[in-house]
Amino acid sequence: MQINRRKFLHYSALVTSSLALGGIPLYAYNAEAGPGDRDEVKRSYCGLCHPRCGTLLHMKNGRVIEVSGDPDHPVTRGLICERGLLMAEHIHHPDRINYPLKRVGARGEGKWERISWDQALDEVAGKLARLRDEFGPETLGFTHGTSRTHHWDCRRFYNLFGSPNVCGANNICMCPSYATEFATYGGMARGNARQAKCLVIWGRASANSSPIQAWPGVQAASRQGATIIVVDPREIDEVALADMWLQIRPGTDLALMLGWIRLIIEEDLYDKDFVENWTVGFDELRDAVREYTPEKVSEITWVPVEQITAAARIYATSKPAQLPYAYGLDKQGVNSNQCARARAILRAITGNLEIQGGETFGQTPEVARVRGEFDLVAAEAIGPEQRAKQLGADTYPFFGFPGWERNLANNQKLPKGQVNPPSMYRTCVAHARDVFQAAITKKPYPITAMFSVASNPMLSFPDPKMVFDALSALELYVVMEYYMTPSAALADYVFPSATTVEQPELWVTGGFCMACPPGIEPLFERKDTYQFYRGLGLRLGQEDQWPWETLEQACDFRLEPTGLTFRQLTEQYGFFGTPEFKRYEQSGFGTPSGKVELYSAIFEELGNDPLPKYKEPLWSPLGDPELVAEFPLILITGSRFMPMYHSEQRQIESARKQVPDPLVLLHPDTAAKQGLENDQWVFVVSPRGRARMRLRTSTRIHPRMVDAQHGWWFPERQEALPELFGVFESNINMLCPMEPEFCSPEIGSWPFSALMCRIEKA
Ligand SMILES: Nc1nc2c(c(=O)[nH]1)N[C@H]1C(S)=C(S)[C@@H](COP(=O)(O)OP(=O)(O)OC[C@H]3O[C@@H](n4cnc5c(=O)[nH]c(N)nc54)[C@H](O)[C@@H]3O)O[C@H]1N2
Ligand SMILES: Nc1nc2c(c(=O)[nH]1)N[C@H]1C(S)=C(S)[C@@H](COP(=O)(O)OP(=O)(O)OC[C@H]3O[C@@H](n4cnc5c(=O)[nH]c(N)nc54)[C@H](O)[C@@H]3O)O[C@H]1N2
Ligand code: SF4
Ligand SMILES: [Mo]
Repeated sequence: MQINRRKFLHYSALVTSSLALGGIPLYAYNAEAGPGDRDEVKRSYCGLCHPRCGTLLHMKNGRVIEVSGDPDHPVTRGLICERGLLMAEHIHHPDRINYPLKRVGARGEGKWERISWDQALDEVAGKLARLRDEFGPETLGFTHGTSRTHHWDCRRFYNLFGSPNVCGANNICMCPSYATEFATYGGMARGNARQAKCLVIWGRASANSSPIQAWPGVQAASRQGATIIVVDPREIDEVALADMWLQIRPGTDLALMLGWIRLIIEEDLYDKDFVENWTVGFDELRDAVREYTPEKVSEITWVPVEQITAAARIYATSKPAQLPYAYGLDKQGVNSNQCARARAILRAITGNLEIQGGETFGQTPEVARVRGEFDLVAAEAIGPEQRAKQLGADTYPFFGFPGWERNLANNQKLPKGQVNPPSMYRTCVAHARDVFQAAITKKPYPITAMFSVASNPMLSFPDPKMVFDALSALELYVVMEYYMTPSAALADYVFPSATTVEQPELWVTGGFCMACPPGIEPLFERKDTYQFYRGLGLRLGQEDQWPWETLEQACDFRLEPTGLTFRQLTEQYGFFGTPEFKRYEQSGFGTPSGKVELYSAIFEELGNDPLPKYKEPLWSPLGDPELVAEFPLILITGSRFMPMYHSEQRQIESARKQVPDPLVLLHPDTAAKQGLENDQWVFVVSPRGRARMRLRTSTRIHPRMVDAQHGWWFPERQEALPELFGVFESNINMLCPMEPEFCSPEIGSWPFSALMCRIEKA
């Protein structure tokens, strides 16, 4: 069958008409086969975002001409999304970096020389060794993005090298929740939406952010009659499936959660058996939430009292109910970790933890046999002296070594394999602000070198000017990339990265382990990240530490306890485990008390509030009246839209045809009051800076709120400074602050939502 172009065009038309939400509703796309004139089909996978969907590569004369979903893949069953369809364009894109590059002009001048891998690795290793001798290994920083590469190879290299200064998106993405749930009940809990009777979609818009992994589950739950509650400032696609939509004021979710907890306790709707036997701190919790009456919560959140109470009652009385992880809560700065705490508490007191259809730790005995991050990162190689130098860990010990070590110690009390140990990648990181500042000010010690692999810090962190100053101040900046980005353009060396379809991967979740086969050999001189770290490691005194010559051999090592090789597993795609429930009845929870810590001992020990308490964000419509007069609108940034992934796909022609310009969403009444019209160029302005964007008017957003896309730069513009691909023009992070008073006190989560702005004509 030909890829169904008519279907695709139909969807594209729909897509354009619904740009109103600043995003694109996504339709899982099932193409059984590619074009008729292919001469070969190869099985592979997509890694353009998280779920590693199974794909078929349709080949002609050695080129991938089309990609379709692999109908035999046991997890994704032939589904791929619109972005996955762009893979062929991405593999062969003329802008791809195919050889190591060395800067020859001034930094950011856009002048490069092609060199060999050996020369590039020799030179980088040589410079690093000199900097290490002069300043100590902690002088090497790292920025990471969201999970696209293996990550364990990176952390292994850093641990062996002796630097604790790996930093990145993890302070704001998923990991605040992950670490907090470890402290609360010893693991991160997730559910299968298909089994829920009630689904609370609280700050997540999976139709656009997770079209293949989460969205089909939401649709299935809806078809099966689950009650769906949406808590979101925007009328997202999910609202069409929902029984109730709470249009909350951004940043106030914690108050609403505490209101729910109060009501659930007051009305005796909690699971008494579970609370009595398996939690600590219930009385303290009851006291702590007493002030959050429905009336007070309504005032804070702008959600009507009747909705607050009705939604809480439905959630507490429909078992099994799920309250899944959502980035809309992680990205709100000050309250983000305590939101994660309150969500964990809600799951626990309603008895929805570790039951079928509720939220479980998911690790199955079968999958636990596969060697994971903990077995690979050589954590013991970095000793107490270097651990103590981690930047930011004095302010945010919970997210550095001290918190990780505590979560790990509690995890190790459980039978081996019951819950995976807390990931270093996710919960043991330096704070990006401190790392950038140490590059600029050289205090408390100088960061002189940095790597960015699979991350584009000029677009992903707040305050791109600070990021620019930091990267510009480095003596050595090394990037591994697909394309020349605004960050890569500031590097001394850029290494060419293999596409996912050019490298093997083991995709392991608690419930399954899939072997993802490379469909093609790496083109040109692209390599996987393992070759990069190993190549450096071998040159930096780590000769005994990289025994596997290739990534595939490392995968074999990981699979050894299962008795299978990577190739063998590929033939059967992978394997599944059998979930178990209520394992705490035998072993307790992996926490200091062995119970769910409604009152968190780890938070308390590390100087954080052991019970959640709502804080009004510093910039707020209820705050400083002068600020509100100047910046009257509440700003949300970065709501996901297809087909883009963060700052990516801006050079992919078919993606840019769909979304050519940066968009900002505003209610038509608010626009009319200011004499603004749909489609015109505007500036979104905050006390920190501005971004030029195209206005979309829509009633799907509250009249006092603004929703601006993130990740915008323009590959079609000049690379050389001062242009730097227009990175300072429409980059919404120009508006976002990162100082401590805007961040969560537990781990320093900075805000990408719940900010204040105004809109001006451009
Ligand atoms: N304003 C605002 N900012 C945000 C957010 C928001 O909501 N609002 N969201 C934040 C979140 S949740 C996250 S996770 C971060 C994401 O931050 P990043 O992960 O840094 O974002 P990307 O733009 O995807 O940058 C990844 C870069 O790595 C390259 N790349 C992709 N895959 C690979 C690979 O396999 N190997 C190598 N070597 N390179 C690869 C891509 O070309 C791209 O340039 O952004 C954060 N920034
Ligand atoms: N297309 C696409 N998909 C992606 C990505 C991408 O860049 N593009 N990035 C991936 C990554 S790294 C991540 S982390 C996930 C995130 O995916 P999601 O968890 O879906 O997160 P977002 O789309 O950032 O925001 C979700 C919702 O939060 C709402 N929101 C914003 N502020 C608040 C608030 O204060 N309270 C509440 N209740 N809601 C709020 C927004 O209106 C939005 O509808 O997406 C992943 N998927
Ligand atoms: S959801 Fe789309 S982009 Fe993500 S891995 Fe699957 S096909 Fe690729
Ligand atoms: Mo993320």
